[in-house]
Parts: sequence; structure tokens; C-alpha cells
Amino acid sequence: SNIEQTLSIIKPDAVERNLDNEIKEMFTDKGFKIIKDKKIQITKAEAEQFYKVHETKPFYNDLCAYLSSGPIVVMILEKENAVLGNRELMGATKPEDAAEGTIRKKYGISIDKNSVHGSDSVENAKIEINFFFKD
Ligand code: YYY
Ligand code: MG
Repeated sequence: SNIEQTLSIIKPDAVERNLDNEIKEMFTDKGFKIIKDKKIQITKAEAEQFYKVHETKPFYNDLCAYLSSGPIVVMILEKENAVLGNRELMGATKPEDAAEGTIRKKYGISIDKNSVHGSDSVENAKIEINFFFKD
């Protein structure tokens, strides 16, 4: 078996619409265990650090302003092959391109307000989990 942990964020557009419990249910229905979760609001500086990999992108400033614009729910998810499984359940970055049954297809509003974040590799999952859950 290959049990992994990954970091998931329910983004401000979804928390604002009170979708956090429905989205958590989509994860648990697919067999993910929610190991830790907390609702927080981060500063723009923290968002800039979290999304540093995107710092040269044209959307970086708006992305960091957005992620820090309201409450988010951060979660450690655990399952067999959790990193890839989470990416599959999230769906494509652009909600209109996301497959039926995915979180972004169901709840995403636009490419920037796409309701969820998920780590893109096991290595980044470790970094991102440590970013939000340092203990
Ligand atoms: O990992 P994922 O969230 O699916 O996409 P990334 O390419 O890593 O981009 C991170 C984040 O940036 C994306 O969820 C929305 C935003 N974004 C954007 O606003 N405009 C783009 N053209 C690309 C990404
Ligand atoms: Mg990404």
C-alpha cells in the first residue's frame, strides 16, 4: 500500500458560500480521512509565501490577494495515493474544463475562484502541510 498525506484548502469563494461541509463530504465519500482541519484567515504576506512557486506569473498578485481575502479551511487528507487522488477529485484548474463529478465542476466559479487547492506532488504536500500545521 502507498498511504500518503496531502494538503487541501477550501478557498474563500467556497467557504463564503458555506460549502465547506459539502466539500468535506465529497472527500470522505471518496475514502479520504481528514486528519486535521482548521478554519483560518491568512495574511497577504502568508499567501505570497504559500504560492511562492507562482511568483513570476501574471496572476500572482491577484491570487495572493484572493487567498487572503476571507476565511479558508485547511486540511490534511490521508488515503492511498492521496496526492493524485485529491487532484483527480478536484478537477481541472479551470472549472469549465473540469470533469463531471469533480469539486471544481460542481462548485468552481472561475479559474481564480475555483473553490479548492491541492498539493501537486508528495514533496510539495510535505512542505504545504508543514506550512499550515507546524507542530
Ligand atoms: O494547482 P492548481 O490550483 O490547479 O493550478 P495552478 O496552475 O497551480 O495555479 C494556482 C492557482 O492560480 C489556481 O488554482 C488559480 C490561479 N490561476 C489563475 O488565477 N489564473 C491562471 N491562468 C492560472 C491559475
Ligand atoms: Mg498548483
